[in-house]
Amino acid sequence: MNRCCDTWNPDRPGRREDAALLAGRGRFVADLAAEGSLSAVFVRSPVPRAAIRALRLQGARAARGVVALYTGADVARLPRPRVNPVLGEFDAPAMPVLAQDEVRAVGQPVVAIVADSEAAALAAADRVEMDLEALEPVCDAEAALTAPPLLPERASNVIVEESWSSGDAERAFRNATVTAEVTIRHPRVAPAPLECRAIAAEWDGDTQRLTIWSGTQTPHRARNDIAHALGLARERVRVIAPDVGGAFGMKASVYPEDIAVAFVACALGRAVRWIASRQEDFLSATHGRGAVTRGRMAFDAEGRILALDTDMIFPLGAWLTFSALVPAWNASRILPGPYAIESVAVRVRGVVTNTVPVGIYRGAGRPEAAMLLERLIEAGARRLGFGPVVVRRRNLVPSEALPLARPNGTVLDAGDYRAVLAKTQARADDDRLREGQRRRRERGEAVGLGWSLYIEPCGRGWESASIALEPGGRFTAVTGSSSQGQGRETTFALIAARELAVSPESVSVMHGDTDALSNAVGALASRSVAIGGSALLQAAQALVEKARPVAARLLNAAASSVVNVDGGFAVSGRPDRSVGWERIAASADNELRTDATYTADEEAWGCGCCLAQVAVDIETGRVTLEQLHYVDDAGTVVNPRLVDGQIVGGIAQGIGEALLERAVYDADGQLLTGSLMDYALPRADDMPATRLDRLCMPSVFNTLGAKGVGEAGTIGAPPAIVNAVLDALAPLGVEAIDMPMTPERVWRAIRNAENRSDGKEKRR
Ligand code: SMO
Repeated sequence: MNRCCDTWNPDRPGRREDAALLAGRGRFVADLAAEGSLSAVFVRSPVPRAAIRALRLQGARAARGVVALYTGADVARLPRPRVNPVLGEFDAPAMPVLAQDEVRAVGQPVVAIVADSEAAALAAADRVEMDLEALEPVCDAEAALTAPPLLPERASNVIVEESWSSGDAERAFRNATVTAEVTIRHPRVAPAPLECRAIAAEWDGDTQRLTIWSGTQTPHRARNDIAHALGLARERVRVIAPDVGGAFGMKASVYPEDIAVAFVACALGRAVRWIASRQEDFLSATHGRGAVTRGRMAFDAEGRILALDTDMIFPLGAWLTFSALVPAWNASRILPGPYAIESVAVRVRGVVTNTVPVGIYRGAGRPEAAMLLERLIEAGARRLGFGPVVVRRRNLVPSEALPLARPNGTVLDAGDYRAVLAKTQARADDDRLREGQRRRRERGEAVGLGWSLYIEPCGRGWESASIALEPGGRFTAVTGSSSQGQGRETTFALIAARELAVSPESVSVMHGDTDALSNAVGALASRSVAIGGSALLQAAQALVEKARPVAARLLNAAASSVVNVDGGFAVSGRPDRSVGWERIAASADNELRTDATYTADEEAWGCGCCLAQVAVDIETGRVTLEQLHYVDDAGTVVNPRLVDGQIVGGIAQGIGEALLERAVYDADGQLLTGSLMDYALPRADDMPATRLDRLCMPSVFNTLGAKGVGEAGTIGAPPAIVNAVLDALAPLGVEAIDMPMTPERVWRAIRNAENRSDGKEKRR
């Protein structure tokens, strides 16, 4: 099999997608012809929690251009969408398509207005009057732990609770030389893809089928969930994802608006579309992160970690999307990360609140696990007086121990965590950086170095693919791994072409159409190349086998003596007796096409290491990210340029979480960050000099040997940056600052530390 220990294409081929996208010729849902289509808009709740006393719709109904209005009563009987029970079977609260009796978050859809233009629908929306009886909202997850239940018929706001343990953590803490403790409050962040959510739906009365165009990252899941919600057979729903402008987990689960638009298209027998505004996405698309994690870590005098104990609280928002529990699940099962820790106690809870749902967002629990471990190790190392690298190296799972089955059921695959750390040290020349830090500190500068290490689950389960030989000797590959800008077509053409021994240019790659494959998963969870790529590889292998007898016939040779060579087949040992794919296509009796559904043996686990250097302006609190070194092991790398691009993109979003981004609800449950004027996404000038390198330790659990890389940067960058800022400020006595580490927060932390030490001076 292709267990190559290096990249396939050292010549860094570029992306075939870019010519159209960069020239503005991409076709997103909003670019599809709108003639004859109705427009839907949603009237949303202006308050976080209220009983609906009455909806007055006469004015809106009479407005010019309005075709129909729908409220919760119209969709009350639709079956509730599924929630992925990753933490075990549980009774999931229903996701209301349109609010019934009560509203539970600002931005929740209450009324759908369908009109012959978006402008008409928006004008009518202004005429809807809601008579609401306000109730006390609970927007904070920790407050919700003890608050009276927000959902009817629930005893508690804790919807799921899971725990697992190994060893004897309590005893280990009693025996510890040093115990480190941290509390981490992850800001809630808005995934903010370039393209907001968008959906168009059309019912065809002749074929009795519903066609949906959606900016989704999981077209087959959307098909299944919408079919389920509307009581249609899956075969009667087709979902097409055209160009999709980013997703980051925010477009992996169906939304109430998706089901509402599909419902309206069926009810009216017309084409209907809804294109979200940026404000609507801030208000009603899933947020990410937001967890509060508390942890303790016990160390012995040599710096060995004896125990880890953590309690993690994940906000869920007002209702649960399909993947709502994935962050909590991932965070708990990753622990204790790359470290060998015998005694571990993990408790995780998911809590409903009166906010927009919190869902998966690039990283989805992996960043939370890494932040907890890396903050604790840093704090422990500081108290023990050891360097940050020494303590990490001492506790890493050695490569000889892999593959490793852990007490919580996870199985780590191949890797070398110590080698990843050593490579980062070597590439960054950390001795020189430390020396530079020492010299600058002597001059009065606040300069810090911060480390992080992580492992990430990235590639499990199944995916489908097919490949067909076309007339003329070209190939059409279809993959269930859809695309939101990752360069899927470029990468998957390389995978198929390598297996077929043809040029990538002769392979067309299709994705994002549920009619092209009967079942598939989609693009999420850093699994596309590992799982979707392995599926395509298998389909290509099967195609070679299917074509072999055809080639043998053309070559007047036994099939067993015919071998696959560049561009076609030849008789073994007789390169002069060959036949190309074009002739095979012309002479095959039946279409040569193969399908494959690939299921990985076990999960792939990527790993990586990040070292950040920051300078902090003591007068203003401004953090300058000066350097960022990043080494990741993504196993087999198909296209190094795209892998690097994924890492850099993830780093940018990691910088956002660490330094810039925060979705803010005020005490009344109103979202204060409803636009890009109030919400600070990282921009080009927030990016530091970034030096990337990689290790390629192929996974032993999938055919390609690939590990995921789409989420890596968001996992490794934040703890390295946070640790670097705390390192810079350690001489001043600063021990903790919440993310995002904005100038204001950093400034306050410095002033508070100064005041504390002034107080000590005076007391003395
Ligand atoms: S957060 Mo991802 O798209 O699984």
